Amino acid sequence: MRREFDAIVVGAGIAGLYMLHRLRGLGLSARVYEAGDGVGGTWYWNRYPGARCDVESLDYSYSFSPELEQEWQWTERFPAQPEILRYLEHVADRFDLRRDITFGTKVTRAAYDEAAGRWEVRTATGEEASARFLVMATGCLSVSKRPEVPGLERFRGAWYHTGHWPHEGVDFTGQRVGVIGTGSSGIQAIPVIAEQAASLTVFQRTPNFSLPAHNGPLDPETQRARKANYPEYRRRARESGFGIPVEPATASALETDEEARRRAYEERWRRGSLTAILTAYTDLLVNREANETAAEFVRGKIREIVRDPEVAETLSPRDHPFGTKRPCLDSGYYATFNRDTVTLVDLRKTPLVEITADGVRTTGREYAFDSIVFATGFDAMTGALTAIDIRGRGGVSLREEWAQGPRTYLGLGVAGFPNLFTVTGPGSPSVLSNMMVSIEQHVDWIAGCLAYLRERGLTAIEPTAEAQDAWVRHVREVGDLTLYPMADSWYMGANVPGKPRVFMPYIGGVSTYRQICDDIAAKDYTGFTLS
Ligand code: N01
Repeated sequence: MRREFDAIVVGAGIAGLYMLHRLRGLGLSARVYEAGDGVGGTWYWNRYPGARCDVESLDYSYSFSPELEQEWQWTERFPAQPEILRYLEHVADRFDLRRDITFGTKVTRAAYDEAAGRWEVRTATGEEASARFLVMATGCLSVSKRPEVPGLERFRGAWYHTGHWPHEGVDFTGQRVGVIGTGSSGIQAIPVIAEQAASLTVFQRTPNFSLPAHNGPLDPETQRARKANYPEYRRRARESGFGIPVEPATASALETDEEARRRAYEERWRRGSLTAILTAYTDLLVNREANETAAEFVRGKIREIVRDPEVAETLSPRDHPFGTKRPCLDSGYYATFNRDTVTLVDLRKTPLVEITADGVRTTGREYAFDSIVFATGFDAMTGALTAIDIRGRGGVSLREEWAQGPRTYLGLGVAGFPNLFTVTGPGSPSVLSNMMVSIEQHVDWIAGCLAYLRERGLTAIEPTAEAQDAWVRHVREVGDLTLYPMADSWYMGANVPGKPRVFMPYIGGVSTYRQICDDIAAKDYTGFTLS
């Protein structure tokens, strides 16, 4: 039986849950399809040891409900995965969202029926449904990737990917463990696994900059004060660059004398924040020499923490400017390499060759393991969208349209794909911001758009090819003003072999971007065709 709705939402993570709430508020019928057996998206799947958000709990929470904001009590400054998942489950229950969500159901195909003006959606379980509007709330980091080395099927031990961690957890006590990958996931998991394992071998291809989280219990007074002042605080978050209020930098790093600069970095290192050092000076993300002052400060910290100078050097990033790959926030990462039981393998010197029956072989030697952990990341930003066979006008495939890189208008819509919305899609600030702020902005914008269409008796909205071309150009031009394109990052698609090299997010800042989106809506959706 084919079911009919006003809107279908794909994904019941942070975006999908809020989208459903807003659709209901508009009196629209909606169905959410979710591949997992529960809500939470990223926080449902990523249960690896040490998984934690690198944005503070008081920032990484919904702002749409003052009651929710007040009643939920966070326990830690940086929330761990179980606490975030509990929060999202609470949201699902509190707003009675589950009854409109179909769990354990992956959407495999969505095709636009031009004559009917409706999206026809099919799932892996054989369900068929149709809706006028289709909202992709599929997440930016939801399709995991394994390293491109042969032999995994031969491995006799256990293996795991950080992005699909077993719900019952894994006890590594007494085991010989290998971890491949040193991005945010690896850097969080490594210190925790090292505490359990008999021995831990870390395979690093590219060192990352990591900053100490200084995590701890959330001070009750801080929480109370924030809650007393939430509306104003949220306003400042929306008007900031990254979705977290910070004092804007006023000075150039290069025009600041060395001692003052060192003091500023030192003070910011102690704060425990992803953005504190990056936002210290105006030129850190646009001038290589300025950036190098921050990069060298972090390298100095690595040398201070790690006792073996050779290991410290191997851990020191030199191939990309600081911040052009997402920096990591850790709890004891560098110090972990002082343990006798932990070994670092530099894959630049001895690349991976294969997975063997017993472990991992590099060009240097073979390492035997009981368990291998892949912390090798995701097909970011586009992976979850192109994994679904999405067909727009004339049967055109989104996957083929994006073969040379994603093309969107505002990261919200795609020319040729009427009534399709992408929450935090490529071409929007998304992953360069506090996702909560960007998700709420997109969901609110989409809800406003649907209300507008209904008020005027319209049924379809679609970006024009011209507006999309201009936006894609703008996103690229703004990206090119920065150092970001210099890194082989997942922002650039560089971590997935064969993926086009395009800087996918919009670096204009959440405040500027929100203004652009609001202006477009206020001008009757300039750049879109409405019918
Ligand atoms: O993935 P990554 P992640 N051979 O792509 C290596 C968010 N997040 O899951 O850099 C050998 O960053 C790869 O090496 P290289 C956050 O936005 C947030 O860690 O490509 N190695 C790299 O070291 C983050 O940025 C939080 O040379 C291979 C690692 O695997 C994003 O998710 C926590 C390889 C992958 O790092 C992704 O993070 C976790 C190969 N063939 C994640 N392929 C927090 O909130 C890949 N690698 C804290």
